[in-house]
Amino acid sequence: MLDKAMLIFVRQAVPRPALLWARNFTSAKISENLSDKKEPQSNEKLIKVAIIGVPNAGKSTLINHLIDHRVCPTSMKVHTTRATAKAIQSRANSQMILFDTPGLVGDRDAKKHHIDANFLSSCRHAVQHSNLIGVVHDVSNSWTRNALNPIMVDVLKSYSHIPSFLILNKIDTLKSKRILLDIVKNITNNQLESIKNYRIKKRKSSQDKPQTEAKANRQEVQEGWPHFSEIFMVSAFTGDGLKEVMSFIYSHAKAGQWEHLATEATDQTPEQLIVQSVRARLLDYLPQEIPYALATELEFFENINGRMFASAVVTCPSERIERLVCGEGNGKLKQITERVTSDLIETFAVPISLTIVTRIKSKDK
Ligand SMILES: Nc1nc2c(ncn2[C@@H]2O[C@H](COP(=O)(O)OP(=O)(O)OP(=O)(O)O)[C@@H](O)[C@H]2O)c(=O)[nH]1
Ligand SMILES: [Mg+2]
Repeated sequence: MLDKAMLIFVRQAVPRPALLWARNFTSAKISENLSDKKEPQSNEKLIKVAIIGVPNAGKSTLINHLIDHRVCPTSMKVHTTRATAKAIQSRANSQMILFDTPGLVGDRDAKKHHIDANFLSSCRHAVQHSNLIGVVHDVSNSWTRNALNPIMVDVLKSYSHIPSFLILNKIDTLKSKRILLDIVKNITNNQLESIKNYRIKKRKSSQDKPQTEAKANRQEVQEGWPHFSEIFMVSAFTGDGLKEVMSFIYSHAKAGQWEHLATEATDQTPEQLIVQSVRARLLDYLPQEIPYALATELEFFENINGRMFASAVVTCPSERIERLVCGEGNGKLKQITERVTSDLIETFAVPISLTIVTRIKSKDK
């Protein structure tokens, strides 16, 4: 049955594209039944990390880069990730599970983007089941980069018994890295001394700082978190700084039985990944709030002899929106389909025939 299909990847000795689609359909999630999958080894180590942050901070991009596998759909718009998903990597005797979480939002934003209660509790749920919390903070946004979102601070306060670390992301967008000093000061409540891997050279004089920037920073400062155990400055986009993040995470792995096979990269089913990938590209290709009004479902999915066949339906609220999604001569829909197809080939490493069709939401629904 389709809803019981399971995603499993086999990582071979050669790099991708030799990743294979190993098993087609099985009837139970691997994580729920470990006993028959392998003999437990006494030296196994496990580390579970909740990756949290505000929408669009780059959480999913970071996770894909960390595990070197595209299992979390990403887009330029907010609220791409709508439910927590696991990304898994196993190395030697250690297994790392990263929870990709939906962006943390307040009630007003939740209403605007039709976000339900599950969505909001999803992040807390992931945190509760983790040994570490990784906070992704976007330094490219000059409006928000000098403070942690109060919702984030609330989460960190509620789970202060779980060690947390800070990942300053998108450093590739900064002309000068010196601004990172002020950001770190602001969002750690100036507790730099307590942070072990803090590596930026302090400025000789505070007069180096342009006046306008200093003023802007003062205005933006709201609240920070002084208890991060480490701070990393990275670009999830270019991969800069990610090696250090990986070493840090793996160094926290503790003795514990693996929850997934060494070959698994995600707990998501192929169907879920296809729907999410279509949704992500609709977010990229359609303007403003339009993509949030669309509903995507999988109409058909089959894996025949290592080739995937899928058909997705995008339900539009009106004929006008449907025309926008399709574009002139269906040009836009073709572009979206091509883009999703190439994303999915990257994810599954098998050929895929994908069709995306549109329909208009019936009035009685
Ligand atoms: N320049 C730059 N862009 C980045 C970086 N990391 C992520 N992005 C971009 O930021 C946008 C959002 O990335 P996502 O990974 O989808 O962000 P997210 O935090 O998972 O977003 P939600 O799922 O909506 O909460 C995408 O356009 C990414 O390409 C980075 O290090 N540098
Ligand atoms: Mg995401």
